[in-house]
Amino acid sequence: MGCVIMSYKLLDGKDLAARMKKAMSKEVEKLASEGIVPGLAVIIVGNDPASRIYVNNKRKDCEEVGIKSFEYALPEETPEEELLGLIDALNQDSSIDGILVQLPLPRHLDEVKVIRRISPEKDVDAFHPFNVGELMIGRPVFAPCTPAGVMELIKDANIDVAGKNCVVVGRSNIVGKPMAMLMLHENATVTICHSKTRDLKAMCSKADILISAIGKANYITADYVKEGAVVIDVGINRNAEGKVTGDVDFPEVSKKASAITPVPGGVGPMTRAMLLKNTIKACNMHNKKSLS
Ligand code: L34
Repeated sequence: MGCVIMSYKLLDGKDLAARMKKAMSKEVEKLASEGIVPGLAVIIVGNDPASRIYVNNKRKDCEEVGIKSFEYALPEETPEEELLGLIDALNQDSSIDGILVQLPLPRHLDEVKVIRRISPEKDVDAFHPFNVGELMIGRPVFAPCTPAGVMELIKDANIDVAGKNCVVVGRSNIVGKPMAMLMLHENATVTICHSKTRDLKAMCSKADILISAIGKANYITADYVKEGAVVIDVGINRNAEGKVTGDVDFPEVSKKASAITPVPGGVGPMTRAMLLKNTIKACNMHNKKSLS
């Protein structure tokens, strides 16, 4: 009797994002030949070092595919009225197709109010209540970037979602809730777990597809994971030296999983790829409208 060595499929977000960017470059080139250049405005308030990294990466991505990016770096103490005024101006600006306000915002700024101010047709994050509602009823114009990136990874690996038990750990408006909704639309049976969930380990152990968005390094150990499960790690945690790790204990969990995302190089690059996709979509929408 030989022993069975399980091998897992690495869900390589960096690779898929690169493939998507290649295809999107062609699309943007075609638009450029018609004199159209998609424009993305990114607003960052304050000096959060992680936000800085993500925003820098987003700018590089835009350059790579030919999207024009406009960055607005505002000081930590920016008054709310000033931020809202900038959003109003960008809503009116026809060279801007997408507007993104990097979260989290400094405490004195009301995130909900700020996001509500973005014109829904430029809301490439899909955080505005209008777009949240469209997602809820199953007809999203823009899919929220992180959850949509996870779905792309799963589709690209030909993983069947219908009828599967999907457990999402985390209930944020950015990841957990929209993630659950996208999975539900693909006919998964979805459970959302959170900090008050009783016996998280037992819940996770039932998952065919486990999606972790907790924000605690190596929290999901092998005893949370069913043999053969698909494990998606949305966590981005930095240790004292600035090294990035996910929520999942990758070396141990990968021995049990049938497919698993790495961190870095998993969901993060996909989030950014979906932002580009939404920006191109917004651009196409805006230009069709102005033709009619
Ligand atoms: N408005 N705020 C808004 N939209 C978003 O979609 C985000 N998010 C989250 C934080 N705030 C936001 C992001 O962009 C998280 N997030 C994000 C995006 C990209 C990466 C991580 C988080 C990413 O590129 N991760 C790399 C590692 C980069 C590093 O060194 O930190 C990775 O390979 O996972």
